[in-house]
Amino acid sequence: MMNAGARVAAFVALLAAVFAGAALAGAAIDPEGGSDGSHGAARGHGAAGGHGSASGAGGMPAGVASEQGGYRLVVAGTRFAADRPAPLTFRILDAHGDTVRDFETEQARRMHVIVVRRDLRRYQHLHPTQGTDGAWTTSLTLPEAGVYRAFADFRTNGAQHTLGIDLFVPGAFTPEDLPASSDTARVDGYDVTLHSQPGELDFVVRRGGQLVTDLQPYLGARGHLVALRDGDLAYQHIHPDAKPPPELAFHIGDSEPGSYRLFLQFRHEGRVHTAAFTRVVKP
Ligand SMILES: [Cu+2]
Repeated sequence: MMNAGARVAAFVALLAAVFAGAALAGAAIDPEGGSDGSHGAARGHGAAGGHGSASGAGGMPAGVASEQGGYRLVVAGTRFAADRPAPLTFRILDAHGDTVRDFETEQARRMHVIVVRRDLRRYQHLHPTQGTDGAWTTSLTLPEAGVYRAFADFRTNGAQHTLGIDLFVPGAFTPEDLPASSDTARVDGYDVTLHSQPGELDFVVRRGGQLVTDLQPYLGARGHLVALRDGDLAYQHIHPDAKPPPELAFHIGDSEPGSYRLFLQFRHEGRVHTAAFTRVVKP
């Protein structure tokens, strides 16, 4: 039989073991591990700390779960009528179920929402506004029937997170095939060329055969690249390296084998354009 002092000592030892275990578990499941909050050229939303990689250090890629890293995405309504604007309202909850109100500005906004149909068509990049209750709202028009994925891309408490949730538009839906792999894309009169290098994707924008050398900053960067993996829509958002124009170079790191749809957004003469590419990474 233990005396009181021994019992206290045993209890303290037990507590220490429990806390050590919890700390280890926390480290193991924290996909941000080591994220230092810097947002240098090669680091994008989720591009750092293994978070943005299709197979991050934490194991689970970004965007495939509605709950990850201690935060949860809750949407007020997931049903939309085709081609009719309706509010998309959501909250980010913390581990206690409380609504998160404090977000850090990331690429000129405190919350980024990417919406795409699950066949990787109908890409949208939206910026909701936050109400006094902490909920975020944006008007959303989902053009056609199908299942869509909405990603909330945000930074809070020094770490980047991307949570995803499905939205539904009833009606007849025929999924479109992923376009064939291509290193050129044409959008709004611009021709965009992709040069794939190990760990890096370089883009060049031309119009009428002429290099476009005066791209304008869009949300604090000369370009935004979102890569979505076909099949699970694993999410990666990258900003360009600090290479001089006209090159737009994105450090994407190692990619798991698979097919990806790349959405490159750039701004020129006051307008934002989205060029999309299919990229196949062979085993
Ligand atoms: Cu954004």
